[in-house]
Amino acid sequence: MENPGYPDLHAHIAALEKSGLLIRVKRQINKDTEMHPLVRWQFRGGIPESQRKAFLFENVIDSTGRRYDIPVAVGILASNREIYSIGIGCAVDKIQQKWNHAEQNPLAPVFVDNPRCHEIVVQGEELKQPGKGVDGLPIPISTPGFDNAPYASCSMFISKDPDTGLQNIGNYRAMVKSPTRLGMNPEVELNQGIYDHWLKYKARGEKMPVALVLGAPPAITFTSVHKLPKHMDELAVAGGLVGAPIRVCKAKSVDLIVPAEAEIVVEGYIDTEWLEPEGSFGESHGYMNLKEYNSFMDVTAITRRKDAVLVSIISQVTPSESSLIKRVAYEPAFLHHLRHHLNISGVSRVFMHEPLTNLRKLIIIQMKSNTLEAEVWRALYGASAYSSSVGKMTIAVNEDIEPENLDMVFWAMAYRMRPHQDMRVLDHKDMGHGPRTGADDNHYEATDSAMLINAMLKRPFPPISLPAKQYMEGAKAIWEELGLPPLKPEMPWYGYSLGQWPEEFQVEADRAVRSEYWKTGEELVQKRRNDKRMNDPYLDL
Ligand SMILES: Cc1cc2nc3c(=O)[nH]c(=O)nc-3n(C[C@H](O)[C@H](O)[C@H](O)COP(=O)(O)O)c2cc1C
Ligand SMILES: [Mn+2]
Repeated sequence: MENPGYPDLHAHIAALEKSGLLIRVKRQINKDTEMHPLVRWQFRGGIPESQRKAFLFENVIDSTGRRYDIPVAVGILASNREIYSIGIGCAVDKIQQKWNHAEQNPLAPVFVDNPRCHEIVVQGEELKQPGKGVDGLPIPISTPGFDNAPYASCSMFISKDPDTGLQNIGNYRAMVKSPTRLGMNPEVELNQGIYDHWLKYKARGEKMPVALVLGAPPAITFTSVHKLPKHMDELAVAGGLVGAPIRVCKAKSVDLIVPAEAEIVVEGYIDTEWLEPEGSFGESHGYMNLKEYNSFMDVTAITRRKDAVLVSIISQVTPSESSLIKRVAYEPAFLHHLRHHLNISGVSRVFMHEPLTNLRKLIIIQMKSNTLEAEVWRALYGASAYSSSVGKMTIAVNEDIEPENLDMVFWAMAYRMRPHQDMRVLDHKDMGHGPRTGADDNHYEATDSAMLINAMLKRPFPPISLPAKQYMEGAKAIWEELGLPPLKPEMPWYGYSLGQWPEEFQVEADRAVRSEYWKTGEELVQKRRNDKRMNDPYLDL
């Protein structure tokens, strides 16, 4: 088979293995009870992000002892930034450039003959034979104990706008319902491409043809989980990402175009008249998505590569593979929006808080200290308005505050903001992505609100009360000489000026460290006053 010009999933797995990032599990693993809990430990077990790995399960069974001839890969796309970088082919800090380039230089897919994804084709009545339908796919249970079925999670639904013919690919979970039936849940609050298509087919009184791609060249999955503008064809943008046209073929039983290197493609029709209960399923917002009415798909064909691997993305409570895969693309997209669309040059960084809160709720914007206050507010309003589901709490901080350090963020809020002046509550925020907790709590009627906090310095502040940098560094050398436990410096680990520090005070401090403070004591006698109150400042502030 000729080289496609970009890595397919197998080349990606080989690259991970070469970099020591892949764990092959040859031991038997139950996909319904053991697989996801095992990988979950690397997100809930105190393991730093840099040490997370990709897992390939080669000996997969279910709780009845049934064996599968397809291995399952979990965490192979975005368990950490290094794994993601290998998949997308650039350093994480170059991702925005890569997306910009791809969106501006999309490459139309090219058709190929004898696509690998058609090496095995099962259609029609044959799908009902044991192991020939969805029952032959080792789709794991993500949240054993709460999920009501296995759900495919690296599950890219291709659909077509019946008016324009433009295809969309979006990654939406697929509930296993029968060997020939799957569930599909488009999240209305996320403004999903497939939902627009579904409404159009429904208006026409037609079923919607879909092709569900389970596992594909990584660039296709990255575009399927990224929020691209609706007029953009994800396959063409994926081509722009890898710098080569994505190879495609026509699906067997529906009029759609699918990636030639896809691992598995499930073809079929989504009903547009009837909905069926779907869920409960562990959601990426960190709670169970309780059973609700959603769409279902009747399968007309399953095609696959001979060497197919079933990919599963670990999601639910954050941090997770699902939050990392979104975060590395969303954060620079926000920054790009504020800087280049809204022209707010004072923004230096946008941070989406990931652990437990799931990216969308808490946004921290780092801004240059000399930014005009009106510009700080424009950044806060702009970040809060950028996406319907993002920015419930948006906080602006100076560049000396590290957003990943919430102690520092609370420190900024504690001293640099006054709630009655520096906080705004905005009405009319969408409910966003979160648990549904009552009849009044849905995307069609309910609204939430947003909180903007300006925790920037508004005037000069005194220096941080820690020894100056050179003294801390000198002491660190002594610490190490004494063989004391290794240090991990935590910001702030030295004092620095925040603007309110007159020369006279520095002169005294410099004199003090030369042990010449007696001279200061002598000078102070000359400064005695009988017209001041206790604690009055020495200089006018
Ligand atoms: C693991 C994973 C599972 C997801 N599941 C769903 C889902 O079930 N429904 C949904 O609407 N979005 C889901 N998403 C989010 C979409 O993939 C994302 O919003 C994407 O932009 C959708 O493509 P679209 O913009 O073309 O609609 C999921 C994302 C990931 C990473
Ligand atoms: Mn789309």
